[in-house]
Amino acid sequence: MLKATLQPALASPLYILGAGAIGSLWATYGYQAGANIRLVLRNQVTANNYHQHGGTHLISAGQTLISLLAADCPQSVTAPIHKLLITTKTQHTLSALNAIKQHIDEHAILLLLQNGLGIAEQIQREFPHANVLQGSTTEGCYRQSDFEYVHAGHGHTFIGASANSDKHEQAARAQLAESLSFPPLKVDICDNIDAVLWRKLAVNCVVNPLTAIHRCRNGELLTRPEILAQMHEIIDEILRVSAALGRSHWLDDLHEHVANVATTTAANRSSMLQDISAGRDTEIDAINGYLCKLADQHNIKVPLNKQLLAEIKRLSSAGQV
Ligand code: KPL
Repeated sequence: MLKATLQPALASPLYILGAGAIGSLWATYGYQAGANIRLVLRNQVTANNYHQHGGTHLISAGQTLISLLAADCPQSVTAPIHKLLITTKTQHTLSALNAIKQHIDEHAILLLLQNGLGIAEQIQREFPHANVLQGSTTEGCYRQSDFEYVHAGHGHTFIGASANSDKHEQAARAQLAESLSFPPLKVDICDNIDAVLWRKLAVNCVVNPLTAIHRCRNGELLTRPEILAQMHEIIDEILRVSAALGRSHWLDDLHEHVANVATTTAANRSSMLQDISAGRDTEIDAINGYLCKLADQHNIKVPLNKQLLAEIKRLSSAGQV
């Protein structure tokens, strides 16, 4: 399918779909940098609440940055959207996009910045001419209350397109990365975003469900021998699936890497722990669910990942009654 170049969409306003932790980081720093940004919120009630609250409040380096961005709900979007940063939870992405589908230019840049895998392919099918890009970030940000977030740790963000996409777009992608690098956020392009996302998926398959089930912070996983043993077995299952897919070289030192992430984010409450504690649905289907689906397709047994998937679904439905 021939896609239009990224170039024309680059100059247009940035729309951000989803005002959660990651969306609010880009919204705040973009607003502070004077960029032309509009938020797309879930519905009119959320948009009214956003305005009543006085916009996004981000605690950053001991200061509260208040940013009152232009905020639309799907019904109030009027201009065509050429450049969209998607930061919704994976499980809400398609419905959120469908609600604004008629406003999305067919050649738009759709950049996904979220946990989990499997959504980009579905979006590309729904929007065949769009430039679907994916990103991965290590910025640490958590929600304090409605529209109030804390930027807890600085990180780095990489964006790129799947392996089979057009290499000639590299310069335009670099321009896009630069246009999203609102200080202090740093965005760079990556030649192999699939590898970065697969490595991130592997970490999320281990840290997210275990912290949610044991109700502990990331660092605590490493201090409990019974959890550590489970972690190693889960990682071995991931390595077997990766080998079947020819991706072992993307996961060098996975045991050490997971331990390093748990150490550097020791004080974090993982996003899944936060979702389970708040009675929200989780991203488990796009994390362990995605891995289990691939394992089934390749006849690989992943009993522990399946157990985690089932347990998180049980906890999630128990929390929502
Ligand atoms: O991505 C994360 C998450 O919480 O979703 C990790 C890396 C586990 C950090 O908390």
